[in-house]
Amino acid sequence: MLKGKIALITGATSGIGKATAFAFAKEGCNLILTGRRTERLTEVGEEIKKRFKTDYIALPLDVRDRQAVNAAINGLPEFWQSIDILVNNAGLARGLSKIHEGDVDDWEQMIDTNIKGLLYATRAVVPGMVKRGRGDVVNIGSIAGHEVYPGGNVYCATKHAVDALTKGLRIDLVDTPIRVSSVDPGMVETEFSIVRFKGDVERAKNVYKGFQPLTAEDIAETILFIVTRPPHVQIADVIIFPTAQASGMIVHRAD
Ligand code: NDP
Ligand code: 8X3
Repeated sequence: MLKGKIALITGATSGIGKATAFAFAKEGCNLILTGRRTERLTEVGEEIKKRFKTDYIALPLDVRDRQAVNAAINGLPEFWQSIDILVNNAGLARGLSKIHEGDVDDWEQMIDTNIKGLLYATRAVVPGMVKRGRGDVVNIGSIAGHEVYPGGNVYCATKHAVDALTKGLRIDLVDTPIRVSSVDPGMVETEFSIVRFKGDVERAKNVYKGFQPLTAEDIAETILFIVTRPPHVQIADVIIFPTAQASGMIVHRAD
């Protein structure tokens, strides 16, 4: 069902974005891979090409840079302009401080990446989908978009914004064949906590201690399921937890 299609994945250098690139390529999808770490984009792309014989193009960019996003997408070679699937995955948490002790630079990075970056990519890609009369947009939200936990403040606010933007886009596109979905995971072990704790690998490991977290591949499978439904089926939102997690805050850990 994805054979010969083109998907643009933001944040394809790691975690959920990278796993989604592999899951799509396995089904024959061509990939536009974006992220800031150029070398990793090429590594992922070359491995995909070798294993699955599909094609890729690497677009090194920072989603916070509106001009860069527009220039990269508008400057795609003709073949690559017909994007069928946009996965708005690039995102991050920085810190876990109380608001009154928070780092304003961290807040700006989360707001600029998780909200504005998602909007820039959407604004650049969706007009082409509307013109072609086909397309899927999958936004990666979070359980943090449905609940708030201690120290989650600004990150949770950005993911609540993703939830609102997903719903808003779905309303705005209701008179088109384009489908808009979100996937909202609980705890997935990726580089997410290493980034949140600014390179403190030990602290990041502790987040997933005593239970089996989700993997990036678990989420990629769900994204693949969403974009391979028949055209009349639009999955609005999927919340996914590890079995040992019951809500944003409740996780059962072995002693
Ligand atoms: P990773 O840290 O492993 O991956 C994050 C990806 O986002 C990387 O490819 C990174 O690429 C990219 N990214 C970050 N900032 C930017 C930027 N400014 N411009 C372009 N790309 C950027 O984490 P995950 O895979 O876990 O995170 C993916 C998404 O899933 C995020 O939106 C996150 O909020 C969400 N999520 C994660 C959960 C988890 O528990 N892990 C749970 C729920 C949601 P690079 O650094 O190369 O730019
Ligand atoms: C990432 C999951 O619970 O750390 O969005 O916020 S959580």
